[in-house]
Order: sequence, then structure tokens, then C-alpha cells
Amino acid sequence: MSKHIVYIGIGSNLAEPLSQVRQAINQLMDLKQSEFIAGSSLYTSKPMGPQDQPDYVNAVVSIRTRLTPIQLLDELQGLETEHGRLRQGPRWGARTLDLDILLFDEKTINSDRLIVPHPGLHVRPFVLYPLHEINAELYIPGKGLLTDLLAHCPPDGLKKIKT
Ligand code: ROI
Repeated sequence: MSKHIVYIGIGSNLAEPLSQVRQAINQLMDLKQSEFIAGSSLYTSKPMGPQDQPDYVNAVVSIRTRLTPIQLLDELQGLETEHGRLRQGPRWGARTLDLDILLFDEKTINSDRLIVPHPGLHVRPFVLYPLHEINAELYIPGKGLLTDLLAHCPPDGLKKIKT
């Protein structure tokens, strides 16, 4: 079975977001049939979407995995549920943990459960800046070079958390 390089976006703005994100990164380091490659810094960001919710903590990690896209999605949704994520909230509302498959090799996937590259990726500073930190040479299928996307995406209050 072949291995895939995958980038995962992590976000939280409820129930101690910083520890939610740190714990999620540790769990991703132990993901089955996978090896951890790199993790970005942690960032704070203003909510995109409804503004009446707390600021987010965001990060991006890369892994090498033998899981298929749907197997990986099931694992990530399992972790979200473990973190107390409820799915009945409003669209774009606050969440304890969000784990998004941003890129899966250079695949394009359009199924009921999964769209890859993640549809919002190219306009989200809290995704583009951390991605760039771990791989400045990325190409986003259908969107172009990460560096070019970044040049058109102001940081919009994104701040690296000093550790
Ligand atoms: N806004 C920020 N800043 N960070 C996120 O991770 C995030 N996730 C979301 C929405 C609600 C779109 N807004 C966000 O899902």
C-alpha cells in the first residue's frame, strides 16, 4: 500500500483552545498507520464567519500515512468527537476542535463527505501562513503556488503564539 503526504488544519475556540490544539497535535503524532512529519507554530486568529464567538487557536501539521482519505476522515472525526465536538451548532459557529484535511498528495476529491483541497484553504490566513511555515514550496491543486496565494492574503490579525 502506498504512502500519502497529507496536511491537516487544526482549529479550536472553545474549552481552553490552546490545550485542545496541543492535545490534538499529540494525538496526530500517534495516528495509526501514519508518521508525523512536521507541525507549525500555534497561532491565534480572529474568527472568520460570525464575529460573536471567541478567537481561535490554529495550527497545521503534515503526516505521511497509509490511510485512505475516508479512513483518515473517520479517524479525524473520531478525535473531534473525543474532544466533545457537537455537530448540531450553527454553520461556522464555535467549536472545541476542528480537524480538516487540507491537502492529500496532489489529489482532488469531491465526494459527499470530503472535498480536497479544503474549499476555504486559499483565502484563510490561519491556514496559509502555518502551511507556508512547514512547506513554502507547496502547490495547491486548482489554486496555484502557496507563495502566490499568500501574497494575496493579508494576515488579518493572525498572531504566532510565543512558546
Ligand atoms: N476562524 C478562524 N479564525 N479559525 C478557524 O479555525 C475557523 N474555523 C471555522 C470557521 C467557523 C469558518 N472560522 C474560523 O470553521
